[in-house]
Amino acid sequence: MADRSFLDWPFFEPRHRDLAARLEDWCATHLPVDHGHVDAACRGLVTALGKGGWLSHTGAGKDERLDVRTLCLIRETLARHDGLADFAFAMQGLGMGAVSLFGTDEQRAWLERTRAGKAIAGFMLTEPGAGSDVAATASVAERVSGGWRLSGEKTYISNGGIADVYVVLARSGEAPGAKGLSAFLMPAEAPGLSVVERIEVMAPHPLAHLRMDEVVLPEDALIGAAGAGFKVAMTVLDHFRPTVGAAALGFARRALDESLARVGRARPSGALADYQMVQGHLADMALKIDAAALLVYRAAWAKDQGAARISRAAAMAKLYATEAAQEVIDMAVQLHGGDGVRQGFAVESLYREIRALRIYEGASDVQRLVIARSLLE
Ligand code: COS
Repeated sequence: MADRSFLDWPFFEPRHRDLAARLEDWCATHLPVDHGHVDAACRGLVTALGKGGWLSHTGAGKDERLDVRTLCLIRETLARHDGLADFAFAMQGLGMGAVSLFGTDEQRAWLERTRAGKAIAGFMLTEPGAGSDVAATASVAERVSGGWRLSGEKTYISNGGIADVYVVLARSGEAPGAKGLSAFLMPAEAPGLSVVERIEVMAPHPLAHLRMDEVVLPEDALIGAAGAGFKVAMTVLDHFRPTVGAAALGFARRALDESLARVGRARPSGALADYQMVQGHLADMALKIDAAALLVYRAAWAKDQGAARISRAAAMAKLYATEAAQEVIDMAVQLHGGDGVRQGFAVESLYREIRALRIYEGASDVQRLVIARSLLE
């Protein structure tokens, strides 16, 4: 059983501890799922997480606030049990984040569906020529009679191909760079939106390169003000970056648990746990996990206290937790010997699953940039 002592930290309220306990029970009976057919597995997970009530936390109703500590606790717990379950949960939140934070009543109808697990969401931000540099977004949104016409390419879009609805960032042209972008709500069935290619990655999940070819959207598809899209996207990322750190934390805790079980096993020459060098590695793993947890829940707590911007704390949480989890998992693989790289062993899949978290939602060097800028301001 993973260490739960962090739940006593003052970042949490009784409702968080209650939720963590209930989710642990739910995970024990529902996870892991078979990942054989990844699209079907994801759809099934969204339905199950919706029925379980967990997806209600991925969005905020009108006049409610997203509770970032809850998002983090859920991601951490799901990631510890099944990486794909964490993915399915997280993308409902990230996909509809802009609607949660800035959406109109009409746009919130989609949010109700994604929060119930009745629709799947995606966030169309990254482009072939604009990954880290969001201000370089080249997809175009032109005003036409009664609405907008969008064209461009978006890549590495999670849930691309299986989502029912997307939030997309495009250049609406009010100003050059970051101040000329807008966010739009786009149903997957909008004519002109197509899947160019499905992308296969080392830890499989639904991912695609999408094309918008003169997709016409009504006036009320605009989320927030025209020209405010960059801030909309950054505010969404401020909320969700700590949750990426939380998922990394869940993977790292699982790696430590697997390692403790492994090194405790009796062998003719004594358990590995008897060796001081092994004990030293275990101590380092536990230390990194606690440090990551402190940064993740500090950021989440700060947002939940009403901080307007938590960019630095969110960046620190994501940067440290993902990098530390990679190191913890790498050590877990090492402690497993040959079994560490063998299919069917949890640490082998953790090793593949953690890698993308150091890249998506702002690569590690982008987080360093955010932290450094806040110091130099
Ligand atoms: N919340 C609100 N506003 C923000 C913000 C935030 N977190 N971050 C920046 N802004 C505002 C700035 O205040 C600035 O507005 P003003 O000119 O009015 O002050 C404006 O947005 C532009 O900010 P900045 O000059 O810092 O933008 P840059 O183009 O230099 O971009 C980085 C900064 C690199 C941090 C940004 O592009 C980024 O986060 N990139 C990574 C993208 C990413 O995570 N992609 C992964 C996609 S997977 S979903």
